[in-house]
Amino acid sequence: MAETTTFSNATQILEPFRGVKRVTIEEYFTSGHRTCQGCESALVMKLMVKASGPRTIVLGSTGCMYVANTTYYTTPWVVPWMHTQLGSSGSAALGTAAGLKALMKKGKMKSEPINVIAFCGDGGGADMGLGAISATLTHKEYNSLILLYDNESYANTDIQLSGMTPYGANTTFSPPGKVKRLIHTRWKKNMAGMLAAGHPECRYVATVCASYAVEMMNKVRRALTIGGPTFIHSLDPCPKGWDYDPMLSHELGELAIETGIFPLYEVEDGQVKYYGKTKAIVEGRPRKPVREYLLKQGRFAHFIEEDLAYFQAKVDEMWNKWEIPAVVPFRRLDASKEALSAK
Ligand SMILES: Cc1ncc(C[n+]2csc(CCOP(=O)(O)OP(=O)(O)O)c2C)c(N)n1
Ligand code: SF4
Ligand SMILES: [Mg+2]
Repeated sequence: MAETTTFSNATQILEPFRGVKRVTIEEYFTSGHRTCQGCESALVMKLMVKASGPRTIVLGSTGCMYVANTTYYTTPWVVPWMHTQLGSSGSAALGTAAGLKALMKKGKMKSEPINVIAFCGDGGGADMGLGAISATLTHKEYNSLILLYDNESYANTDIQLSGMTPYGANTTFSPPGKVKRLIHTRWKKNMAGMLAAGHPECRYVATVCASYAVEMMNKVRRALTIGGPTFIHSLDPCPKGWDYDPMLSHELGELAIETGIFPLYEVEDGQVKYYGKTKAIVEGRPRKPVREYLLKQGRFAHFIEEDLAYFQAKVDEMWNKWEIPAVVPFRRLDASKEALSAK
């Protein structure tokens, strides 16, 4: 069939929700899943697709949000959903966006903006699938959003250590012992910063936490509206992997922000914007001590004062030195003067 002239690569214009009372009531991720009680990643799925609306295709890499959500004969997904291999959320996003574009161009389907969202866990996205995500973020002609739900472990296979597991945490790969208290002593990767800094064709990168639901949904809406390849990193408290009472999920999300461990920001066309309590901290509000967050979780129960002090010092360093951790220095002038005098 000849190519139609009516094809357009437009995105849906999704206006931000102006407050919780304006959020639409329709759900596209409903009952029928079997995630743990208090699972924030399930909430992220629900909010993500609530924000994007019915004309959306969701692709999900292997992990809790695949396995627990699509037990045989049941699924909470109301929109079309497809499983993809653990490391291939980026490829699935790009391939689906390209497929839709080709079909519309050839006139084989109606030309209309359809949201393509691929989600991945921290294991699938930040470790195994990083290359494919990076490649997708270089293709500005295809509209897609990759959302990384970060529960800080390979949770589905029983809480193994990932490149996003925090310093010192107890996982099945890093159990504290009598001889060695801390097995895992690497600092967590900085996914949003790394992707924002290294992908000039990607116009929108953001961090979110479902404890701030409206803000989270509005960032999803912005990513889908701005078009091209976009990326969102969500920090998701996980009662099973982090070892806490499920009723604390929301509070832990808030504490991650209030302690400054996980800053909420977006980078749109190279401009950084801060949100909520992160913005307040940038403007001078004191951060809560990291111990308030860490000591509510069993995975840090083996920490002694020395470990808490180290963790606090690393977070302090981030706030005193970096605007976006390890990417944009807060003190640009001081940093460049130092660099000059070192030569
Ligand atoms: C190539 C490959 N290796 C290993 C597995 C086994 N596996 C299935 S889910 C999973 C954990 C994925 O972790 P993450 O992406 O963080 O998602 P989560 O389970 O935490 O939601 C693993 C290792 C697999 N499915 N495919
Ligand atoms: S292990 Fe964690 S991420 Fe997986 S379903 Fe349970 S709470 Fe959710
Ligand atoms: Mg995970």
